[in-house]
Order: sequence, then C-alpha cells, then structure tokens
Amino acid sequence: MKKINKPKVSFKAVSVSVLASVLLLSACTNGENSGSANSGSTSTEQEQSGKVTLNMMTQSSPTAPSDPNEKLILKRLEEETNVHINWKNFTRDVFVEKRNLAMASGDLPDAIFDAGYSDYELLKLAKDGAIIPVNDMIEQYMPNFKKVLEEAPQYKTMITAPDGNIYAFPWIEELGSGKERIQAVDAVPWINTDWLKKLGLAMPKTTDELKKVLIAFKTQDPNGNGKADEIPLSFINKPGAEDVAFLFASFGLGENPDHAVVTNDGKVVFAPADEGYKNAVKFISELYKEGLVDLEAFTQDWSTYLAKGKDQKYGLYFSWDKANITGANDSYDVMPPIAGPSGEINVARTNALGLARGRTVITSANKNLEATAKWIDRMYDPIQSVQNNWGTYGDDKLQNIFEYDAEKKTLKHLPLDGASPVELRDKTSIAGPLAILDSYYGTYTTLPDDAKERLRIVKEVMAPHMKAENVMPSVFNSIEELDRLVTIEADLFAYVLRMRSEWYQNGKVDEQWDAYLKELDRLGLKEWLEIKQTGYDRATQ
Ligand SMILES: [Ca+2]
Repeated sequence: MKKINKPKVSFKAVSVSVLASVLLLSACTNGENSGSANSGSTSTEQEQSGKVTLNMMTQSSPTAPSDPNEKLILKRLEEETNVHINWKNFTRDVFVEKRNLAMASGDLPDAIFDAGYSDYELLKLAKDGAIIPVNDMIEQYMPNFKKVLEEAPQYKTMITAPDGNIYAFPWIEELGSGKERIQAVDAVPWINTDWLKKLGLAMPKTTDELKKVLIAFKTQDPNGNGKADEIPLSFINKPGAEDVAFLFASFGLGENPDHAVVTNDGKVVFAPADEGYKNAVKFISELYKEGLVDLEAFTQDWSTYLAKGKDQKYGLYFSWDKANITGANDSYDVMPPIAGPSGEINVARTNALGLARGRTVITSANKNLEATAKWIDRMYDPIQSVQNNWGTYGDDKLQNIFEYDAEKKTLKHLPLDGASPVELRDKTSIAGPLAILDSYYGTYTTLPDDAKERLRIVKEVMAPHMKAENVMPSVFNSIEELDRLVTIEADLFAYVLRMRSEWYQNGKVDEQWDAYLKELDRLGLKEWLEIKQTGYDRATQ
C-alpha cells in the first residue's frame, strides 16, 4: 500500500497551529509505541506478507466476543483485504469513558470504529486536530461510499459540516420514508387485549374512553387472581420509546424526544411550551389521581419495566416493539391513536432518521490513510453493509441471521426462531459505518420480520393520522451554534422533564403554567428557537 505524505492531505480548513499540533500528536504516538507491530522508521505497518495492520478502537455488547476478530464477518474481511485490525474493544457501558480518555491522552488509535460521536464532539475534535477531514479520501479511495452518496445525495449534505468538511463516516439505515419511515413514531402504545376481552370492553377511541378502560383494569380484576395487582398504565418517564408522551398528540401538536415540532407553515415550535402540551400533562395527572399510573414510572429502569412486562402486569405501556417487553404473543396489541377532547386524532412525528453522523473517525495519528480509507470503503459495499448491521451467514457455531445466495448476491433473513433480535444481532454484527438504502430491499437483502411488522404499524395505524407535513431535518450545526444549543439544552430540557413529572403527580399545571413559560425564557428558549429555525430554513431552502 502506498503511503500518503501527511502534508499532502487536504487540511483545507485547518489552521497552521492545528496542523502543528497534528504533527506533534503523531510524533507523540510514534514515540510511545502503543504495543502494535510498529516498524519504526517506515510509517506503514507492513509485515513481510504485505499485510497492513491498523489500530482501531471500538465498542461491543457484553454478549459479543471481547476480541472482535473472532467474529466471522471480520475474519472474512481480513482474508479478503489483507488488512489486520488490531482492536482495542470496550463494552458499551465503559466505551465512552475509555474513548475520551484515549483521545485526551494523545494515545490515538488510527481510527475509532463505531465511535458514537455527537456533532459537537466531532467539530471539537476536528478543531483540536485529533481527527482529520476525509473528503479527499472519499474522492480518491472510496468508490462504494461515493456510490451511496451519488444514489442518495441528501446524505452528502447532511454529513458535511458547515465548514465544508466531512469529519466522520456515517451509519445510514433506511426503512421506509417520510411519514412511513420506521422511526416516524418512537413509542408505540401496547394495550392488553386479553383484559379488554375478559371485561367485555372495546378498544378505546378517545381519551375519555381510555380513562374508563384503565379504571376498569384497576378495579375489575381482569387477570382473575382476586387481587388488585394490575398496573393500568406504565411507562418510563423520560424522552424515548417507553415514554407516555405518545398520548400528547391527542391534545394538539404532540411531543417528541427532541422537543422540536415543525408546523405546516415551517415554524419550529418548542412542544413543551404549547397549550396542547399543558392539556396533555393535565390528562396524565388526572390518570395519576385515579391511581392508574405505575408509581415506579418515575424511577424505574429498563429491567424493572421489563420484569413487570414479562409478568403481563400492564394494561397499557409503551415501547418500540412489544416483543422486547411483554413478548411475541397476542396478549397485547397496538392501541390505535385516540381522539382528544376536541374530537381530533393526531400522531406526532419524530425527527429521527436512520442516520448517525459520527460512526467512524480517522485520527491524525493515522499513517496509513489509503489502506484505512479502502478498508472503511468496504463497509459501504451493500452486501457488507447489510451484514455489518444485522449479522452474517454461514457460521457453523452460531445462529445465522442470513442465508446467502452467492449467485444472485442476495442475503435472505432467516427466521429468528424465538431468539431476541437485539441479542442475536449483537453477537455477530459489527455495526460501524454502513449504508442500507431503501432500494436495497429486494435487491441485496430482505426485510427482517420485526422491521416488517413495525413498518406495517407505522404505515397502516399511525401515518394516516399524522397531521404534520414537516419535520426537523438532520441539521449539521456550526460549532458556535452547537456550543449554545448544548449549553441551553442542559438546563432547559432538565427543567421541562422535572416540571412535567411534578405536574403528573401534583396536578398543578394550570396554576404554574405562566411561571413555567417565564422560566423557559430565562433558560434561553428564545435563542434555542432562533438557532433551530435558522437551521431548519438553511436545510429546507
Ligand atoms: Ca388481579
């Protein structure tokens, strides 16, 4: 592999001082010699066989092998590319800490695979010269990735920082589009249909009917054990797929995890400052007053939530997929969106996309840019991307995710056979940078069964009731904007969550609403809205 001379790499937007620190960092790493087969004076780590060794840091599930090279996907890649990856792998719970420690110490790997960086972190690392722009590498060495960006040019815009540079390789997973994309709704409400049947109740269609159903669940012993042990309503009280906020849209615009809702005339609204939000919170507080809300909703973690779900204690609860909580059985079904006091039904759209910008970065210590770029480019080969995302085929020791048709070059999802999808995928997939476009389904791969069902729910049950025509696009803000957003959100979002939780329990939302709006202003809401609106306008013009 040809060595690229560092100064020849484009550092377009990088100042002289940063360049100096880049060179300094490289020098440090050289001197330290982090234990790999570093050949000293020549900077390429080539063995006699011509094999290149790259040092990468990554993360994995605790259920996956601690050495990623034991995964079949990576064994195959090493054979095919003649590139050996010397991994420093950390389990997810400690990864961020270890990653930050390594970057701060200057003991940089060549790349961080599955880095999980936020936009703000990417721009700060780039400013410090710890990671490098990859625009030229994409042009020169990455035909697969270029093809993805040509087929779906919107991603090129979305991964490009305001300074024109691309600092990281993204994860792109398309599953449906627009109102029907799989992320369009986060939390799905699951209702206990066994209990509805037992008590002779119909599926609730309004917020009033829901309240009556939940009261019946509490008082009429639907599980028939003679004890009032039913939990009519449970959730995990924070933004996410287990949040009760799905119900808010019955009262107006609705809420989503990042609090930004866009009106049909293109105005960005902070959902928790909306009148409909106030009425929604009041509704939840009425349910609380009736003793219908799980008291643990305010404190429970995933495992507590799951334990009661497995015991089928819930009347109504929220999650991405019921199989994760109450199991793949027919005791629960989706509760279709219900009408609020005005008689209107609405489903809020999330702003989420199957896009993570900061999936893999190349550090300034990397002396094998060409080999690294070519290796990362392999991840964007469609057949490779599909496996990286979900798992592989032809493993004689582990349950396979796919069957591979070598002639047609297609991967077919095998039945999960009762295995938990997440657990099974964690063991064999490698995640990282990849792209799966909608056009791949039916061409390179089939849809997994769980995704098929989610897409059906979003398309048939939810999308017809989505009133919002706009969502907040995935805006790559500038470092100055992010600096303000991150600072404001730390206090603003915490305050919103705290007040919502208090109001559920004390019912004082009407009395305290005006003071709350004033506090939102004091915490910087106006500036937050300005930055969001500017970003929206920039991305949609
Ligand atoms: Ca009971």
